[in-house]
Amino acid sequence: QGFHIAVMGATGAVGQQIIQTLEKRNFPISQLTLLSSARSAGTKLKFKDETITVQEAVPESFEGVDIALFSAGGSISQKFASEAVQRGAIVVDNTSAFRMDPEVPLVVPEVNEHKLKEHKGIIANPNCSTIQMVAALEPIQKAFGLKKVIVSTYQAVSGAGAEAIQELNDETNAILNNQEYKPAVLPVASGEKHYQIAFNAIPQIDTFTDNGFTFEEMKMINETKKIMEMPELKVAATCVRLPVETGHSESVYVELDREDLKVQDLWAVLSEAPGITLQDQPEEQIYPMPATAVGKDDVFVGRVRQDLDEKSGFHMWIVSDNLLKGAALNTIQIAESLIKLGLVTK
Ligand code: 11C
Repeated sequence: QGFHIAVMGATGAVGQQIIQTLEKRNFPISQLTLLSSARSAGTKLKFKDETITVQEAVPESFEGVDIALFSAGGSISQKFASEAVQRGAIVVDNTSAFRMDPEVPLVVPEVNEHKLKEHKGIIANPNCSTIQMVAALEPIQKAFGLKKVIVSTYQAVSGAGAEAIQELNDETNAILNNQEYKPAVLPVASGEKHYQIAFNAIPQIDTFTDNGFTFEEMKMINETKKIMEMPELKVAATCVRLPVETGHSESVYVELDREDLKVQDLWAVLSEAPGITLQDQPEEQIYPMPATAVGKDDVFVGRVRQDLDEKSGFHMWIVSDNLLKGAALNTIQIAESLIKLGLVTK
């Protein structure tokens, strides 16, 4: 007894995590269809005791599918999501293709699960760096009111896919062995210039928009307002790529509606919040880091400090596994919420 699930982009960095997370969470599956481009079709992947051959996606691949989890890039979603919906599937899309479409709910279940009820076939999974930030900000907003957010990110290369992980590893080895290495993937694979990521920090994720912010920064700004249903919220972002394989970190400054709060008030709220683990004992040097967050489901928050000048201002450090809560896990939690709310028909 279960649902027919399709994973589009099954061989990618997120696709692989989706398959593992479906298994780990014992998601109710009657049939699992793994799909990819022609290039990766034929790959054999393990799911529980089965070996499943990845098939090339065609519109007919979605016949009989109840939920299709898409993670194969925006153009693939544009091409196939409506084909899947026409055939009766609900699409949970992990790309930016439909996120800002007013008809498409953009969901982090801990924040706005209720929006799923408005879906018209497609549900968007937010950008990884947005998900972990809003998961931590929502309980603070609910308790104290939020006016302004300024975030700087320290993002892992796995956000840019399996080829970026390979580039970091190959480049690190080459530099340590005094060998030449010509970067070809980061900061943007399709871009004209590529820069060294090993032993470096690149202040560019995705391409630049006309206003000087990158698309990654604009995703954080626009998606945060949409998910938190706060169009008036002031948000600014600077997104930076680091030579970390997995686990995005964020330094977040917030201004709240109240001036009478202490760090302990934020701790109290964060320690009760769903999906959040508070790791904040500076005297013991306990704080979140990518190396300790990788492989874990939660969003980790620490280094909570009151601003020294602005009474309503607080600083914090937010870390999560960008492939799990930032992508695969949130996608699957959306699917679980759809089932819980009775929104999936077999
Ligand atoms: C990164 N956040 O770390 C990006 C990856 O819109 O889903 C996720 C891109 C997206 O490079």
